[in-house]
Amino acid sequence: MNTTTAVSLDTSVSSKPLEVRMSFQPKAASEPFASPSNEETWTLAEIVALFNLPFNDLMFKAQGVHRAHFSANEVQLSSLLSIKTGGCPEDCGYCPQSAHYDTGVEASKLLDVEAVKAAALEAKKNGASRFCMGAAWRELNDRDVEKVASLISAVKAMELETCCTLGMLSSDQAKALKVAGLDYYNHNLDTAPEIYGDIISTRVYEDRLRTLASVRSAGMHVCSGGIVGMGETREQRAGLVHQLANLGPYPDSVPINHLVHVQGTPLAETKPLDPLEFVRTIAVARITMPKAHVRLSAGRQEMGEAIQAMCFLAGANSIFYGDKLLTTGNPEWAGDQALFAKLGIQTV
Ligand code: SAM
Ligand code: DTB
Ligand code: SF4
Repeated sequence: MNTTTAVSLDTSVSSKPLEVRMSFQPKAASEPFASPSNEETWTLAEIVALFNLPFNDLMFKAQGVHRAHFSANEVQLSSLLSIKTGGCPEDCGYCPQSAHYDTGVEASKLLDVEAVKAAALEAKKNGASRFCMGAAWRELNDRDVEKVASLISAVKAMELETCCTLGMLSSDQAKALKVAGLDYYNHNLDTAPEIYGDIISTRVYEDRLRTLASVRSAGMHVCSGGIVGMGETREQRAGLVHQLANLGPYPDSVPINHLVHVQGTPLAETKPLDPLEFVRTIAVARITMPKAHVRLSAGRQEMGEAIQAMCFLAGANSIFYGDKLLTTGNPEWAGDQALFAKLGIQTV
């Protein structure tokens, strides 16, 4: 569990670089989605200033923060399985699984326990330490809680950490999943609040925040991040990090996804993001959430080894590992193993 540092002028207990802290005065939270504690650990201006640093300075700072909190050459491996694919009623403009778009993804039923155990076993054999089960649901339905709980218990019994991403959860549902053995719940804020409505119309930002609060109060680890490369500005990328860093406490795990352009989705033709801007986002996430695992998530297949290596240098210390994300491709197990050998990275 994180212990985030509240705004303080004592730099010895702060994760902030001294010059960033000195050039911006801490101010009271004023944004509509301020942290529940009503204390901003990072202002938006400070986060924008990090993004605007010369690239080498940003990377140097991010490496410094990374080494202060983590083993320098270690990456955590999480494997993903889609336990319920497609046919989702939400209209997320990036998502191949939305029923609103014709993407060629077929809707299927919830997988049974044997299929899930087989995938978890393969992930474990390949070295994954966490197994994440995703469902194309707007929210978890009460009638599915027992079935999902049995999947979680089965994976937990295989001595893997467990993670689920099933859409919105109530507090009672979160408690039930925790009792079943769920360690992490993934629920992304996805983008900055001011552009959220341009990307998704079927739910609002507060819905996401409410679910994160339910997860936290049930005693589970929070996994929350977002997607970059959806046509947002640098300030809006900073806005996403600002929300995450000020969640009070910030998430334990922060997946940073690069948009996977999927034909049929409204965002399919979005102008590609400069890869160095993606690396900057990883670095800023590392600096502002120093004890979180920052996960280099979707988009690795399109990135190439050099950009991935820069992301690890910027402080990414977790990946989705396995040849499929939920419906789109991811590097092969062997390819990732070869990359880690080349970089001298140990996996956990
Ligand atoms: N339905 C649940 C939800 O939305 O929370 C769980 C599954 S949903 C597919 C999990 C996450 O996948 C989304 O929040 C989004 O961040 C990510 N995602 C979906 N499509 C993506 C894409 N084309 N590129 C990058 N990330 C994507
Ligand atoms: C997350 O932040 N990224 C993963 C996981 N959490 C569930 C999902 C990425 C999905 C990419 C598109 C797809 O494969 O369908
Ligand atoms: Fe549904 Fe999740 Fe995809 Fe949105 S991101 S359409 S909620 S599966």
